Amino acid sequence: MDDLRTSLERIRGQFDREARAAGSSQELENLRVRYLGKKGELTSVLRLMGQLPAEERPAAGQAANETREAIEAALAERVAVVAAQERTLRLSEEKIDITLPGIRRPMGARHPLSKAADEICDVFLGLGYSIAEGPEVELDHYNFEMLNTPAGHPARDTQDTFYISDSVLLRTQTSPVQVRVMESTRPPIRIVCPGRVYRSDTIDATHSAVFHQIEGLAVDKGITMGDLVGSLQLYARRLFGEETKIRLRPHHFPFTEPSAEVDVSCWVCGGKGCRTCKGEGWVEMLGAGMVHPKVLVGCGIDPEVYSGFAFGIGVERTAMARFGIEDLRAMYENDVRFLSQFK
Ligand code: 2NM
Repeated sequence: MDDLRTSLERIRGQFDREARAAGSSQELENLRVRYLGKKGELTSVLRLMGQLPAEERPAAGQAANETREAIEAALAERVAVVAAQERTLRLSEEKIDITLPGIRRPMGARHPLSKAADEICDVFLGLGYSIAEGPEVELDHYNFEMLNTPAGHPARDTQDTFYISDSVLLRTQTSPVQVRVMESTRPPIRIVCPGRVYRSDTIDATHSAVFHQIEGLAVDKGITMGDLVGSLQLYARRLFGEETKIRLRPHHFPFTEPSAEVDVSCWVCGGKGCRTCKGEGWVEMLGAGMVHPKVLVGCGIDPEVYSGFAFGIGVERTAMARFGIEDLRAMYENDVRFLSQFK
């Protein structure tokens, strides 16, 4: 019995020393297994109880239990202290330095074509126009027939496109949208039609088989060529600067009469002649005219009561002029070295 008490005291003392020395939760867990586990020190001492006389066993058992409880209590206390230390250490290690610079998120920018289209539309939205859109896969009927360009018309050559079938094609201009609006809406009409258009053209620095147009249309009582000139003059000033002048040269389009090509005075040299205007002082920017009476009649609008003007603006051409882009293909390649210049 005395041997057993001595052993228990030795174990208790040894545990206290080791527990004080243990600096981590892991070390304390190892101690628990070593002292209290099934193959632990205490268990092996308890096995000695079997050698004691029966009358001494209850007292020995009680002593062993007291030692176990004391060790458990001391262990729990030590575990709490060490866990708190570990937590404090971890929190100090995980501290975030809020003075560090943030992670840079690369910002995109609007594409020069979108920018140019927005600038163009904004001028006409400011004049009370609305935006109208329509299908890119269009009927021959709307793309050509209704625009006074019947089969066999020479203008079909210069507007060769991609055919889905004999009667369905990729639109060569956004004017079919305007025909659809004229058919379904009673004047007054003031719309701009931005969108993608197609031509069976060979691709080079200034031509693409897929490009973008913004066509404008105003139909009302008493609309004259003067309204057309005034509107385009204002447009040219807004886009290319307040000093800009425009010049109309007679031209032919099947869907307008009279028709004109419209030049803008050079925004680089102001008209003296330079590389941008090829020494001309003027740069061709758009086509325009008074809507042909046949087009109005086809849409159910009486040309004796109403008249209108229409114009077509190339978005690529405008973007190249506004931003000094020399090859239109750069706008389709999505090279970030090109695109990041437009931030
Ligand atoms: C242009 C040039 C001239 C035009 C005509 C029409 C419509 F539908 F009213 F007949 N829309 N757009 C037009 C006129 C387009 O683009 C160079």
